Amino acid sequence: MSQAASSKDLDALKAELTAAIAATASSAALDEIRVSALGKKGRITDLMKLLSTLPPEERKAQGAALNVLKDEIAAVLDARQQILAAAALQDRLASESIDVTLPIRPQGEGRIHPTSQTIDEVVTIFASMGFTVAKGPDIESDIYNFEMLNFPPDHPARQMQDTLVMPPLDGKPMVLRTHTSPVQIRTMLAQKPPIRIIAPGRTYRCDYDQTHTPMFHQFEALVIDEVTHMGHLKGCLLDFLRAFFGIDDLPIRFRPSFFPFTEPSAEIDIGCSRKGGELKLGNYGDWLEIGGSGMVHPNVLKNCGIDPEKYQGFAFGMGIERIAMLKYGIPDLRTFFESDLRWMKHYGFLPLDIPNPALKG
Ligand code: 2NL
Repeated sequence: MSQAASSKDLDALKAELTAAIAATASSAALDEIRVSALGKKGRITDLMKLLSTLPPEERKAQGAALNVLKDEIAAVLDARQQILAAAALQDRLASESIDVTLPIRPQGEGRIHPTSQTIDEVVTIFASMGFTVAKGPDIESDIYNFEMLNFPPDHPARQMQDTLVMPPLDGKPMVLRTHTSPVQIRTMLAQKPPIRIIAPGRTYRCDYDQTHTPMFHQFEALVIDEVTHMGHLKGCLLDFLRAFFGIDDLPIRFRPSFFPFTEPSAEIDIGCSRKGGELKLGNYGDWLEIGGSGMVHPNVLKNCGIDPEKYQGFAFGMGIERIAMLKYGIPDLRTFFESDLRWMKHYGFLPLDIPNPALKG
């Protein structure tokens, strides 16, 4: 027969455990004490296991005393756990806080490039009309850049003097894409109509003067559905151009044109005035070319596995830098690519001051 622990023994154990608990600095240390006291082989648990070996007259009093001790220690452990958790939270709040009164770094010199700004604006407007953005590689196969777009083999754009040619890949002729149309080809090959996408991105041509750089940006829009017609094309262009330039009565005009990949094709003009040698956009009677458009050629649809008897659609394209120059009064295209910080300071945009056409009025 074992002997019951005296109430003095129990008081001493309680004092020892309480002091150890009060001295813990972490949840892990606290857990160790919890296990050493109340765990399967804990000191209080061990004492409870001895109960069955006590004479019946001692068993009841000892059991009650141990239960009280167990509950008291559990309560002290829980209280300490709450204090440690609150302290840990305070530490995190203090170490992760941000001093919003510090000056911005590096002294607010950075600007958003007008090309990036303009792409953001174009994407925002088309997103509001239900378009999604499509992307593709800058280095394209001759097939996606020309062949699938119904360019005849002898078309002048396919000659070396206009196109930057890359080394062949797996025996396939490769080029730097001369337009973003191959992105639309990839989309039509991968998706079933209805299709409504815009493809903004870099394009490359072998040309350099005040209005041409070897790399520039353009965006193209593509809509394919069963009943899409030229009225939709003109309405879409009118909504986009009025929103982009922020001119509510900006007129547009179609002029007959030719592209291998559209039929019929049309140049897009917007209203302007050139009075006094100053170019002003608006309803002033004069016209300025802004891009090209048309109904997607049946051969292009066929090349992409889309039945031209069931589906038709429109496409158009514009130069990003060209519309940026007109909107923001930037006179020379070449300056977009010179990385001149003074130019960026003048024409660039502050990150927190982005004029977003979708948030206008
Ligand atoms: C311009 C003219 C245009 C397109 C681009 C297109 C794409 C496919 C099929 C049919 Cl996959 N058309 N794109 C159509 C007409 C004009 O761009 O002046 N761009 C700067």
